[in-house]
Amino acid sequence: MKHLGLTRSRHLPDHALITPDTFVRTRLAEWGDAGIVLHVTPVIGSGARFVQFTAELPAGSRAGEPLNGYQRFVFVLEGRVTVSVGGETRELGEYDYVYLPAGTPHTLSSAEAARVSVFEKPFQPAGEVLPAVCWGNERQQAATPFEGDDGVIARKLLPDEPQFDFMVSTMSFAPGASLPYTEVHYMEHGLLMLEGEGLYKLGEQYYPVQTGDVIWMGAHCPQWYAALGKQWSKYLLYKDMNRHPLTSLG
Ligand code: UGY
Ligand code: MN
Repeated sequence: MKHLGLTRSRHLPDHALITPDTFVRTRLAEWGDAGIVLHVTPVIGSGARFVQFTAELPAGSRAGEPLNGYQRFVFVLEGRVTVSVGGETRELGEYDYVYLPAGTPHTLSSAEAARVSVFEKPFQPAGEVLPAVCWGNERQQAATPFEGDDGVIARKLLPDEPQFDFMVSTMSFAPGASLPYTEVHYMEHGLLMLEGEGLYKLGEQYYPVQTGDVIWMGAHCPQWYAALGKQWSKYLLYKDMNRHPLTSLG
């Protein structure tokens, strides 16, 4: 696809498809010598209210908390990382994840090369209860048929509670299975294709997508997905939730 500048990547006001052939690395102060691919940022399309990036950690690297105190969700794609927070240290492997509330000092280090997917968002408080640190493995989370379809499985990676202002989940699809209808909603998505391939409808377009692709869906972007190929497909999905839309206007 790189021949003559061809790519499946697309960048529109309400959505973007970003394929690995177009990834460009940078550094971020708090990530030391890790290569950072910033996929979704406030300057994408008409603007995102969160950040999604991949951090490629070389052996022996060490990262600290976000400089501006944002909430952080880290999902291990490859290799092993060590996370220390509040006096606790855990080794995370493939499909393990950790949620770190805003303003939580922590470190993330890797003895070997590793790759992690990260979402960060400014916290919007609501009520007295604050979100706590959460650990888990995607494969151990409850599998729920989406809207009653056994071919579409949703797994929530964070507690479904109002103190959280976003959710990260995975959606898995049997070959030929699809979302039941085109969704249109205020909430934004950041998506990483973890496994398999399919067809994503974004706005008026249908895009072939595969493992490694990233998608941003802005507020109200029409969206639908159907799985193709011979194996189940699965994507990691960020979604803001539980807050009145007017509270995000500064
Ligand atoms: O619940 C959701 O918003 C989810 N089904 N959206 C999606 O997969 N694009
Ligand atoms: Mn959706």
